[in-house]
Amino acid sequence: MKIDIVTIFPEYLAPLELSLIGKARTTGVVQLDVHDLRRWTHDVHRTVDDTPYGGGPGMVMRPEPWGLALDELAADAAGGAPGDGAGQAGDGAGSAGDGAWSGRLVVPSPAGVPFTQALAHELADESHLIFACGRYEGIDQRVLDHAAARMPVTEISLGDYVLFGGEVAVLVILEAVIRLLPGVLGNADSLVEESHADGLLEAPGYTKPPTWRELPVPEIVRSGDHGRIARWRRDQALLRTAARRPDLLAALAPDGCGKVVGLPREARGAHQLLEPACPRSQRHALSPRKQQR
Ligand code: JBE
Repeated sequence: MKIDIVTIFPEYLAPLELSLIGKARTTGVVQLDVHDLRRWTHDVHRTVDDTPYGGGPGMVMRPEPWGLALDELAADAAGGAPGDGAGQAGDGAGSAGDGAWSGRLVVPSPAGVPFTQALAHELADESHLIFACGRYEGIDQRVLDHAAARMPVTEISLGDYVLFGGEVAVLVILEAVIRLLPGVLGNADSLVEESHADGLLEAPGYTKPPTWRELPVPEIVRSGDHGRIARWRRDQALLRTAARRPDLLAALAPDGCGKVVGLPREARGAHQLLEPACPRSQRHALSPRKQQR
């Protein structure tokens, strides 16, 4: 997978050299390049922002450097000439970038669609991702509109809060995406078992010693009975999800409801709790706060 990141703070992306992402780069699973947006500025002050039309606080990122950056990065990968060849100098009103572009543009933004594991899988299927990190009050909308006529563009939000810019969001998105690529995780089973793989949160985990600060590991997970352990983990996943993320339970597919109804006797509390959670009309019946954590 080819990944290009455009930012005015390339140093912010330094963690992408570490750990398993760094390894994915050296082994060639991903070819990742971080670009300084100012490379595509041509004025003496290398300006990337300006005051917003219509007034209001803050600054908006100017379209010209972004347009030139995408001309080069998107058209480059398509194997064609960068953009339409129009403009290293200024790109004032020019319409650079005619012809198809390759890749998918991802723009982190608090106004984007929520980032989920499903979206991480979708991005992991792409051969070329280009990330545009906005700062200030965001990027001039015409950059996204112009690109959207040539390639898929997705504005993605990590959550309902505001960051200074998109750089940290790119770190998060890439960590979620790169670990899904073949050859990055040693044990592909961990992708199957983890939180969100089946729409539920994952059960708690334990390791040695069997007792630590007077806290024992639950007897079931030490029993060696894999059938019981699997059922216990499923029960714990349901209890946790009900307590912490009732929205996930409500979104479970109908066959997910069937699994819930099939809970064993020791999880009857979860059964009572969860069975009504599936029909949306009865969602009020869910009362996770009465349950443990
Ligand atoms: O979530 N995000 O992707 C953001 C990007 C930029 C600013 N705030 C955000 N929440």
